[in-house]
Amino acid sequence: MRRNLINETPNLIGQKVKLAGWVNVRRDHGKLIFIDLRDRSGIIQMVIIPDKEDAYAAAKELRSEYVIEAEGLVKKRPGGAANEKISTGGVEVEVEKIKILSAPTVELPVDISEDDLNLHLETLLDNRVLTLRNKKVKAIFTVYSEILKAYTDFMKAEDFTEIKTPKILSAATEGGANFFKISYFEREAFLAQSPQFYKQAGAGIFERVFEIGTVFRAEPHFTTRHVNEYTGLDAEMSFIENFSEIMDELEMTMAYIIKEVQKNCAEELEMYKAELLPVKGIPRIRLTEALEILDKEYGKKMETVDIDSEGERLICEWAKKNHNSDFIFLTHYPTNVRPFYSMPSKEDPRFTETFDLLFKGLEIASGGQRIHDYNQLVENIKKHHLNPDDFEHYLDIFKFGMPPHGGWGLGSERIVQKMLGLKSIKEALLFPRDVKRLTP
Ligand code: AMO
Repeated sequence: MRRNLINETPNLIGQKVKLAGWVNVRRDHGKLIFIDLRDRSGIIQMVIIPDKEDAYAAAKELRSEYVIEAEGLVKKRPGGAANEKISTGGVEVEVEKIKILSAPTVELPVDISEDDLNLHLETLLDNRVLTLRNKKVKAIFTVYSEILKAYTDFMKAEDFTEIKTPKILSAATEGGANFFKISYFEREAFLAQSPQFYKQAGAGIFERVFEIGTVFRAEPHFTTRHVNEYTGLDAEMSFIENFSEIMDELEMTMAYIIKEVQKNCAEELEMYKAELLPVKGIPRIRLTEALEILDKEYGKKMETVDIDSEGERLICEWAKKNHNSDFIFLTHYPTNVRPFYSMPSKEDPRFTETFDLLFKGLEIASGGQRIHDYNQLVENIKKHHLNPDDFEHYLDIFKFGMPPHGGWGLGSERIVQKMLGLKSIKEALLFPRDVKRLTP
């Protein structure tokens, strides 16, 4: 008999099925044993009656997380007993046979059968292989997978070529201190803190490139929005006239991602009571304008021309109130807070043709137009008090003719964190790495 998936059962009333999965929970009511069985497609109630002697004896042994195979008859649940909350809530399986495939060898450290786990973050992460099995926790990664798919599909539809760039680098090139050092045979090497230079090289080859890749950041942060290893959704595009075109492309990308998640992850969004507005016309304001708004409307003053996390939260509140948008672009960051490769603004070179994209209170992407002229780039490296000799290989890209170009880096985990309203970004990684955590 072939295995059926749990979500097929509502269409198989009156038929025999073979299911396989994990015991979510066992409940005994008088002589009856109830098992909630969980597989990749859902959860279903199974009932075992004493008359089925072998199955009943096996069922008495079962505890949460036993892995079993069960055969039985799909029945419609009596009216009052239906569970409206789940798609399989109207049926149950009357079990005839149970085969135990594997049993836990230890007491389970946490109970994961509840809808809402309500565990402390550290407990949730310490027991990750188990807590990830919880339906609601697992749903985060169903949404995450949909985001990755939507990003790939949209980028390809827009004629971007998918690339993979090296993560082991010979030098900590971008001049930041946030590189992890590793030993590479006889030498020292560094883990890439962005695919920046290679995606720009890619834009000089394929015109349009995108990458879904690991990013390593040696930042000693203890926040709800930083981890030390994350997955970046990067893009770079050539022959742009100005950096608005990059924002246009990113806006269309986000609109597509939101639409796809709404279409394909309705159940997961419902579990998190997540509300997503359709993306149409993301407001774009200069950073300096945003700072004025913060000052006037929220009484918040920044010491320098930059924005902090509270400012990001408030300006998103403003965008929601005034533009009915979950997103806002802040543009024209000052030169001193942007990397040396950022294109200075023509009208005022104290500022750059760059932007951040904020979503529900948090920066999820940075991007902008890059300097594509070799000499201008060398000068700008010096202006940033860096040594052009350290950028020999990067500068090669610009020696051979480079079109005007620009792009963005999007933090994939921050998107899912904000979409589902997760308290910490760490909940959006299967096995997060932070300053203290290198396991599991
Ligand atoms: P930036 O450093 O702003 O830009 O990074 C881009 C996006 O990556 C995400 N991000 C992080 N997510 C989790 N943990 C972290 N520690 C972390 N740091 C950054 C954020 C951020 O917006 N090269 C440029 C991009 C470009 O200009 O194309 C860059 O790396 O969502």
